[in-house]
Amino acid sequence: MMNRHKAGLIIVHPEEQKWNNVWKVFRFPNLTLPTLAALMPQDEWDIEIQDELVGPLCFERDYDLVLITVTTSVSAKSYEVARRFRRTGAKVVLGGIHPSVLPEESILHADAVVVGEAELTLAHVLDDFKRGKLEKFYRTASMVNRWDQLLPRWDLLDPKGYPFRASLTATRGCNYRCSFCSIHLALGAGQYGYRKKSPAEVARILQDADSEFVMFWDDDLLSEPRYTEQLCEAVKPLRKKWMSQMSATYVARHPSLLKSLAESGCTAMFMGLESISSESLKSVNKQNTVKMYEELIPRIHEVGIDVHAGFVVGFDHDDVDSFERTVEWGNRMGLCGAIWRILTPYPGTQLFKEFQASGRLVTTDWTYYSGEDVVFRPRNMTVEQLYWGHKWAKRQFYSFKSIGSRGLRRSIRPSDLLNTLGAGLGYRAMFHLGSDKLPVDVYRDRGHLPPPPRVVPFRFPYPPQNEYKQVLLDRLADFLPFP
Ligand code: B12
Ligand code: SF4
Repeated sequence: MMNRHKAGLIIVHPEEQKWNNVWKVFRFPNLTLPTLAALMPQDEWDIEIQDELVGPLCFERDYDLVLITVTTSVSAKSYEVARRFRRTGAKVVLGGIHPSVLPEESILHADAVVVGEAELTLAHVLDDFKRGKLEKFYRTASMVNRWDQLLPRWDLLDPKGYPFRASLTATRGCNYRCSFCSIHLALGAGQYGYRKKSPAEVARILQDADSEFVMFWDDDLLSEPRYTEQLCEAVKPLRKKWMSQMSATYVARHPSLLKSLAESGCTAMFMGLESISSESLKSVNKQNTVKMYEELIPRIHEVGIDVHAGFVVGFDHDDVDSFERTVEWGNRMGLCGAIWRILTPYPGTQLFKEFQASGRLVTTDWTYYSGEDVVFRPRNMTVEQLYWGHKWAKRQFYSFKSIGSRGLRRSIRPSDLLNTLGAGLGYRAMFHLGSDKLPVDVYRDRGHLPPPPRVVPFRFPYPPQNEYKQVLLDRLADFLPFP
């Protein structure tokens, strides 16, 4: 009988985003770990997935091998997790975007580091592990053309952890080159080109997915309109509901696509609008304009698709008035929701190089690179103004008044109103904005702003569970319309 091994596949999350803080109903299924698991022969490996969004990590699992996927803001925490598993005798391999950009840093905390995509390297890593001869670095000379051939191991995700479990990508990469974005340069050998899976194959995978709702974790499902059209045709007969990330650029240039998207089951789009200043968009190489957004969003609403936006604050053309302007604009456009982030120059990006060269970085402690903290000197504000202004904008956007006004603006059908109100209240609770008692409304007063608080990279061992119960009760209080 073949000797079986036990593997733990791990993702950790920023302290404020762990299982006790993120509402289950808004959790989307992890794709990285089920993808890695599918690449491991089932007759040789017993595999467990531990996603810290779903529950606290358990270190006493007797793993032979631990694979950890690492992004920049959780790198310190991932290294601590690696140290704890190595202490139990397991070998630890790190991969993902951060180790791919900074392999020399990551190897200080692991037995091996994988640069780039696992489809081309994991078999080699596993063979070396079995022979007791792990190398330090595994790099790919090219990028994978066909992936998810094997169904991601959704079955390994905790069924109680997510409202649905099917997630996949139809494409990889993105045709744009926004200077703050790391996806196109970080994953392995050079350019992270745009690659597509055949629509028939996507439909086949979805047919096997035991879920009526599907999350496409693509960076831009719409980089090639003809492909998207074919994908919609292939997916439509399955009558599944789905959502994905899409760039506004192509939706705007190809309005006929909207009907196909809606008919194929697309219910919501996440679009990185980033800014309502066309100068800011231009400054980071984003090709869109605000006028384009204003024409586009009502058209998307007309076909019954919700828009969730990504806003970034702190661009060089932003000033203290930008927060209020952006909140008002988002309300006026009737957005279903928005993720608000502070501009962050991730290592390896063009923006990082620019800020480093001009001496504008204030820290390279990666824990601060979460989009919730200021890691560079802004041009038209102080660090404090950007920090507190971002907090103010989020809170204002998710005030009951704003949520209500967006619901009314968005509504074409009664379900639109319900979606917008439900999503608004959900985000409000998820980002725990109701219970935020900090004096954030004074961000304009540059003389009296408190410094941004220090962040905690990790809290191990975990504090007692009853402390989390209290946190949960506090979060529940977020829903109440009175303090
Ligand atoms: C889905 C997603 C999320 C989801 C994750 C859902 C979940 N439950 O897991 C959510 C919304 C929670 C999320 C949160 C965050 N995310 Co995110 N996310 C993504 C996204 C869009 C897709 C990731 C994905 O699933 N891809 C599909 C899988 C199959 O590919 P993959 O992860 O790249 O894995 C492949 C290889 O990288 C490699 N690999 C990866 N890990 C490992 C590990 C080992 C051991 C091996 C061998 C190989 C390997 O093999 C895999 C197969 O080829 C990426 C963009 C992107 N294209 O990468 C951003 C991205 C990873 N996220 C990013 C960021 C910034 C964040 C947040 C910090 C946002 C925030 N401010 O809160 C948090 C951090 C959370 C965390 N724990 O790290 C950045 C990371 C930049 C950086 N340098 O760190 C990215 C790259 C987006 C961007 N455009 O910049 N994210
Ligand atoms: S469009 Fe989105 S995924 Fe593509 S480079 Fe810009 S930020 Fe990154």
